[in-house]
Amino acid sequence: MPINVNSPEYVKAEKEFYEANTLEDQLIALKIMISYMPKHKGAENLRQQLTTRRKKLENLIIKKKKSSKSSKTGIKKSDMQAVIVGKTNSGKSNLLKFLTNASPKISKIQFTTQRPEIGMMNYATTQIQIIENPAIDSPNYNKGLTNSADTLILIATSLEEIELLKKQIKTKQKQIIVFNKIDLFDTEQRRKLEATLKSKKYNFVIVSTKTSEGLEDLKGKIFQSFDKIRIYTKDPNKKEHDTKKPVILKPGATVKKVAEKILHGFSKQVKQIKIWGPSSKFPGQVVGLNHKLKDLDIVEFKTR
Ligand SMILES: Nc1nc2c(ncn2[C@@H]2O[C@H](COP(=O)(O)OP(=O)(O)OP(=O)(O)O)[C@@H](O)[C@H]2O)c(=O)[nH]1
Ligand SMILES: [Mg+2]
Repeated sequence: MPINVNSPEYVKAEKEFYEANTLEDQLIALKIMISYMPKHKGAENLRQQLTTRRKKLENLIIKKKKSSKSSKTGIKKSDMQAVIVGKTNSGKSNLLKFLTNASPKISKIQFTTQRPEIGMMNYATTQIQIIENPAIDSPNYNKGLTNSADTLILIATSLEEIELLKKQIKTKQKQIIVFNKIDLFDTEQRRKLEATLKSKKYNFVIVSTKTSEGLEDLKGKIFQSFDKIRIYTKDPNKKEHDTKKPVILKPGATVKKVAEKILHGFSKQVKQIKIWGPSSKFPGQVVGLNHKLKDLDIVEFKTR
């Protein structure tokens, strides 16, 4: 017989458990749930289940910590990560400062940035990690960081520099060429440059981190480069879905993937799924775990 735990602290923690965005938050909620469990024998089974779940969660957190840290840099990789690569003085730090919340040191002195600088860019309700790799022409350049990035932002201030960067990078990620310091060009120089970049079929943006020209355009290109979809989740007890932190997945991902990303094993507890948005035939359509989702879909999981 399943028992009902009625203590308000337990109910509150259980709710927090299902709404938690991170494994760490889930573990905290679970520990609270366990501490408010009734002590009598009838609750023994449930206590056992929760304890097992706690152990699994603890192991998962340890595993995740180990796997998400690149052994070389110790940087925790997010769902979407772009690394800025370029020669010294090309404007890498200035670009990072514009795109993210980071405040790296900017200077006309060469090789100012000596360690990777990390920032977060908010774009279309998602968070994108952007990292400045120290100058490619310096001993502090971190090749491992470039290799493990999802997208590379190659920044340059001349065509020769672009060619050099392309030669030095052998990996196959998506590349966005950022031609910086366009404020120093006159109209004619600019026209020629654009024609050349187009003829080379580069995926490029012309910017100035001084005047901020082209930077909004670049943000869009960065987001698109990851080719990911955003899935919002909805609490069955609320009218509106959570518009802040979508689950980030590959196109064609199933509802099951969303559930499992929320919590490993969660898909097995789901009793009913409803969806709204581009992949639904009508708002609130009931679907199965294998339903394929589209960008901006909203999913609601019922577990009881
Ligand atoms: N005119 C102009 N100057 C710029 C622009 N972007 C950056 N600069 C200048 O270029 C110099 C280098 O900028 P940083 O952002 O520090 O360059 P960096 O690539 O991070 O250089 P290091 O970290 O030293 O390798 C600074 O003096 C900036 O003010 C731009 O769009 N236009
Ligand atoms: Mg720098």
